[in-house]
Amino acid sequence: GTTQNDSINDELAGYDTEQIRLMDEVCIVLDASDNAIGTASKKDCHLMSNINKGLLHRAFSTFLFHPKTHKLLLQQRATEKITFPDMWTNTCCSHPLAHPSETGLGDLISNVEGAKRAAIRKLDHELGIPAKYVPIEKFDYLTRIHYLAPSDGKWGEHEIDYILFIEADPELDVNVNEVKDVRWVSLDELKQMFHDVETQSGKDQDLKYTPWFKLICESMLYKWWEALEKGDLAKFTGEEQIRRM
Ligand code: DMA
Ligand code: MN
Repeated sequence: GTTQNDSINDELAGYDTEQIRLMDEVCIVLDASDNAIGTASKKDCHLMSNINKGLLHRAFSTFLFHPKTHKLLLQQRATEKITFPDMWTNTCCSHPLAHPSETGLGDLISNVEGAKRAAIRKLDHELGIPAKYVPIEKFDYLTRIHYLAPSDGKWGEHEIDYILFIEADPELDVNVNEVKDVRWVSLDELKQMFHDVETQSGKDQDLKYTPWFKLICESMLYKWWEALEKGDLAKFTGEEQIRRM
């Protein structure tokens, strides 16, 4: 007969086995004020059937810039990814897990510390960046964004996403199960990539971008990036308010 496990396996049938395994990670479930109110599997957090009932979880988005050129490291998600495959996005995204070192104690400062620890873990996992290049004290926390974005009919995102910047010039050893391609871009080069899509001309006209990266680009990224170039990022760091997008 049909067991609960059969239906679990059905939802993930046909996907990459390593990406299926990662769906067992335990994410932090939130209320709308970013209070940790429980836990749920990565799989449960990303099913639109649960998101449509209000399930919300914590995430982080890291933007890694070269310290001299101030180019931003972009990644193209692997085809194996269950959500948003093949799309171009910021350097590294994932979830602080429901573990004492990543959950935080409930106050913003310790929650941010947890998000930074998760970022160090995933910069290594996705891009092969050794932790020595991205020490916790080199990260800047900008703000939190609350957004909902479907990926396909079945899967999507509904997150409060901690935005982290870091300047580093790391070695890369890309995990091809996570990342299909990488590219260092200047602000003008990123604008040209979007322009190619808008005008359906040029070499990058067919590229696709993740919804959260587009939201951040359309709102705050350019002014943050210009401040970083001027050594003036501090005026934008540590925001307490949650931006609803
Ligand atoms: C989830 O990223 C986090 C955001 C901000 C979308 P992801 O899908 O890359 O997570 P993971 O790498 O853990 O699969
Ligand atoms: Mn998520």
